[in-house]
Amino acid sequence: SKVEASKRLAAYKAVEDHFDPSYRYIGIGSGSTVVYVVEAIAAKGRNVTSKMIFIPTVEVGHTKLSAVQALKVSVGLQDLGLKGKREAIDVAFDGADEIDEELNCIKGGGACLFQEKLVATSAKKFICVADFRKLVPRLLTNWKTIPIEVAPKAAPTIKRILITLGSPDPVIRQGGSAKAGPVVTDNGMWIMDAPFPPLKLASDLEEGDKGDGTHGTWEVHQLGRRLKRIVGVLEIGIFHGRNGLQVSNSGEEGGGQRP
Ligand code: DER
Repeated sequence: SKVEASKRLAAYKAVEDHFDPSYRYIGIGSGSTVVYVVEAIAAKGRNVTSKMIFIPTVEVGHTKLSAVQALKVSVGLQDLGLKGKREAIDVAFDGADEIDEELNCIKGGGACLFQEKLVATSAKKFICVADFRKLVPRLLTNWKTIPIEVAPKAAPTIKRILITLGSPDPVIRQGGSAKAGPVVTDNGMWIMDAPFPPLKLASDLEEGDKGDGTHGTWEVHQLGRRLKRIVGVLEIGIFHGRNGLQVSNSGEEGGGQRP
């Protein structure tokens, strides 16, 4: 299909442009697009991949399996215990649910957003791979909700706070027909999907609108910081692009290439 061809094209281009045989640690995200990234890396041959350690963002799941199957190398453990202080993940590839013109992303459609952000912020370079459907002028144009990973005990309180912040109806993600009850993440948490109006960029704000939700609109980075502060939130599905002042765990303040 056109979408699958677009995912594959994006994945092969991302690997061509941002994968180097000298790299040692490679972060591998979750989702269907990243499977093509794994395929493109595997195509480099075992003489290249056998020297590498691939760090997945899912404990168990098709990405890990496809990484092992396609790359036939031991996949790095979930812990990012890299040996030396200077060592970090050389590059991390991952998908997204939506991307705006500042490269801010909505992520978490696959309920792995905590591990994905942990790997992304532990990488010197984070490459977001996405087909044409994902690029939008402002986040929450097509994808209507922000996935938030929350401690189950805090869910009722977090829901109330989200409503006061202007989210009409935050919903705990259910497991669908297969599994009754909420989706439980690899970290034993729940996912709350919080709808918000499209997220503004600073340049959009009208005179007097500070983008802090008081005028009914949120500027993307301000909402991100506000959501992170809510007690019981483990991680949020807003990945900050340029100007996001995202502290990169690989040591440099806001370093590395954001999504
Ligand atoms: O959960 C995520 O953020 C994933 O990256 C995901 O939603 C993207 O999935 P896709 O590549 O299957 O569209």
